[in-house]
Amino acid sequence: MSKLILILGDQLSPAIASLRQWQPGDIVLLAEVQAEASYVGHHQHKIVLIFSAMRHFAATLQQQGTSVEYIDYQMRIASLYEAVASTLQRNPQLQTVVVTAPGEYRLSQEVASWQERLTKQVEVLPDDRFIASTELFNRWAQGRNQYRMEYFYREMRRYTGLLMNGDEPEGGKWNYDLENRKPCPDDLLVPAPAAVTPDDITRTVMALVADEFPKNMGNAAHFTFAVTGRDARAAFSDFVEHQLPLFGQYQDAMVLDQPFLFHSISSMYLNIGLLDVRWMCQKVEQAYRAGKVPLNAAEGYIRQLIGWREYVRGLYWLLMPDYKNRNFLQAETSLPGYYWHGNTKMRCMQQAISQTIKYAYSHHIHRLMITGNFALLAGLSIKEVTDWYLAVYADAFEWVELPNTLGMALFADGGVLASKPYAASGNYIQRMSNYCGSCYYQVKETVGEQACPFNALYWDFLVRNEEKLSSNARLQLAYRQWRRKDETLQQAIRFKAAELLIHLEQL
Ligand code: DLZ
Ligand code: SF4
Repeated sequence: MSKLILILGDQLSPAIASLRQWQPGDIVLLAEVQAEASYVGHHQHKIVLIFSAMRHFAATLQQQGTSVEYIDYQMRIASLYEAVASTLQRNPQLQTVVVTAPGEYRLSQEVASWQERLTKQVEVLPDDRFIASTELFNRWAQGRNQYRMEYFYREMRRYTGLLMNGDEPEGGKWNYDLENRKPCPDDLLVPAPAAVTPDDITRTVMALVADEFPKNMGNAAHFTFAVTGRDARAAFSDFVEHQLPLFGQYQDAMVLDQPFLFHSISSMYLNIGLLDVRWMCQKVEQAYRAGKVPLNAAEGYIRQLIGWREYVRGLYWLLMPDYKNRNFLQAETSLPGYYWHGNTKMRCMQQAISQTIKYAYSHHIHRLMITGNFALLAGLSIKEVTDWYLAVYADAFEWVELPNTLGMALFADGGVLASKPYAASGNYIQRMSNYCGSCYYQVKETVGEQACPFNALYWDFLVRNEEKLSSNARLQLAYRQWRRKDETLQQAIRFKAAELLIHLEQL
């Protein structure tokens, strides 16, 4: 019985579960479709990345003798369902549809309805590219009233044996984050990340995207990501050699006009299947064991992969669909226009947003402590902010984006993910970056005409949400500091914050 094997745009791994079922006579389908390309207004680079990587993946399969049907965007097929239905119609010998479980709840619900609609058997296989299966994660989560990443991570270290010495963690500690919070000196030479020159296939897709998605964020003509497994592996190996040694200590640092610093820029490759998580971890561990990379960098990097990434995916599937509607702090304010164009006098926001526009990329501290922190303090709409992150980052798929944004950055889940809101005043940004020196605003001021907006908004956030947050043990110090301020100053701060919130667009 021949099968139709559907490969989604973020399933471009040669060893993916559905392809392992391939037998002669089966047809593999990849489809560029309107529904997936427009469920949010994806950044142009994200669409180029996915379409071009899909086309390269299909070409490789064809070269290996696999029979492939490829639906390109200009065939104007509305949805994956229609792509599958029309392929089945053209190939009536195909009896079953096989697909690896989609990464997003939205699509998994849709696929679940196909069997009935298509009157063909539809087989959905677990996505075993992740190390922790849904069952493994749910077993870990069962019976806990708090899901702390650190404990999950330790289980994953034991499970994978990565950076372990028998039962003990390498170096005697599980986590070296205390060494990983250094600001970066302004004059440190930062090696440029590997860039890839677009080939003919990519250039065709760049022109298509410019044509079909002219209003989406970004400029397709400046696309330089890798689109094949081979180029993604080369870029990652380059990172391990050049940036990883300093990744640890500077991973939270921000430097003017240096969007990449010592980060790997590989989440977009990993999340669409061009890189394999086990391979990446082994490369990092090997570099550590060969004495080329310090332990704080290797452990910090591996923790992101087998700890944080697997943990947010587990939580997403455990808590959806209810999770998406959470709004613990009732944040409803509309997103100011500068989230789309970057024209703001706040230097930190201008830097975070303009690099997002240029590269469909920002590292985690820009996302969490600049754009995310601002959204948290200003009470921006959960729906608008989560849609924004999902649209503008090339690595964003809902399973990873939603917990990171709704849970971690916006505290809209009331503390399932984070033990406290990641709210910070300008002081934090000044400590971790060199942005404030060239900013219109004064980071040391809270109420003056040109006071840093993060300051009054920080205090106002705490006071506004006192009922919901003041019992949080990790916020006690901040509330004590507020109560120690004299009443006139408290009033001035709240007045300043109210003024900022009214004039959000003009900041
Ligand atoms: C993100 C995306 C885009 C932009 N386009 C397509 C597409 O045309 N065809 C496709 O199969 N997948 C696409 N994707 C990725 C899917 O949206 C992704 O598989 C789901 O969001 C599940 O993670
Ligand atoms: Fe950002 Fe405030 Fe610093 Fe300006 S002064 S860069 S707004 S933290």
